[in-house]
Amino acid sequence: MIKLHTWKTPNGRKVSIALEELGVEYEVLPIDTGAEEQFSDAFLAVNPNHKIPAIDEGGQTIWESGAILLPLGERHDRDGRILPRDPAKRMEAIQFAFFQIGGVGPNLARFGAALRKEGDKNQEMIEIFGREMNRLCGVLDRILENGNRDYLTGDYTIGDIMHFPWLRIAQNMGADWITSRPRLVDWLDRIAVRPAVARGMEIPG
Ligand SMILES: N[C@@H](CCC(=O)N[C@@H](CS)C(=O)NCC(=O)O)C(=O)O
Repeated sequence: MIKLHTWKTPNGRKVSIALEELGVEYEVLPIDTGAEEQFSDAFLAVNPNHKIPAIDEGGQTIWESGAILLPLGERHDRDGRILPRDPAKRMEAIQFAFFQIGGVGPNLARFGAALRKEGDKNQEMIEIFGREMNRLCGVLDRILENGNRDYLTGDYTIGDIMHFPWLRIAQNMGADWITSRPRLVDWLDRIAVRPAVARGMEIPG
């Protein structure tokens, strides 16, 4: 059975959502990052980069959320529920997964870190990362608008799953890069009502 090392954070929830969508059985191994459990020798043997999520499947360990979703799709998604079978659509889904890893993920993480601290320097960081988040949200909005799409590729894929847990937090915080864009709000709300997403967002319980 797949073992999922995870915590109550957006990167972990990408993987629990994907596993729930695929209906794959998995065991949850909580790593409390607030208690710094990611630095234990046992977890460093799983991921030397001391971050969740990581999975163990059939003796192979994989870390990095995007790298985890790809083999999950390859091994467990014969119907193309989240990783399309059509090669062109599949490539497009992978493109959006990488876009999240290189864009929304790091920028929103740094924006959040700057918000949690005080001081002039951090105000500057809030502005820098907030401006970039606004730009990235504008890109996502235009993709949905120009393709008249319900989801990033048209169909629901790993590209949407990668973005959802991060942008949902920003939406719930009232970030105007999202709340001022009704298409983005509708897209996130459409993803949120999926039962597998609701279940995945509660992992670990
Ligand atoms: N690029 C990594 C980022 C993973 C990551 O930043 N995980 C956070 C929780 S969302 C973490 O484990 N932080 C603990 C630490 O940095 O020590 C991925 O997508 O898996």
